[in-house]
Amino acid sequence: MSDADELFLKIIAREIPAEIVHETETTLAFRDIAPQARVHVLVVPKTRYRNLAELAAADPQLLADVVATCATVAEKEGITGSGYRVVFNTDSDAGQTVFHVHAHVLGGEPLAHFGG
Ligand code: IU
Repeated sequence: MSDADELFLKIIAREIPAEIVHETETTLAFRDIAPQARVHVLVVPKTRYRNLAELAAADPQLLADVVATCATVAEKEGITGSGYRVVFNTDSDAGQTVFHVHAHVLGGEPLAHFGG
């Protein structure tokens, strides 16, 4: 595990500061340091798994907790009316840089559309 991959464990342990938006027994939500939208919050499980596939295989309930926290964050940030996006970048083609699975919650402004 590289230093970057330990970053979110250090945020969870309060060893590195972050602007925390919401916390549950199993998850933590905090603002991304390089926001790509007016609202850009990361949601992580407190137990580290490398990516979405590892988390889904090992602990489906924890994945459900992460997704539920994303919905709570959207409520707390006041973006449920206008809409938002939840993204799990997974491995190299998606540009994943921190190998502690995390969901990006993006919204608060119109987002570039992709897909059909
Ligand atoms: P990615 O999906 O692995 O590319 O997302 C990693 C995110 O972590 C990225 O959006 C960074 O801006 C963010 N981040 C952070 O919030 N705080 C940090 O200290 C570091 C990265 I390094």
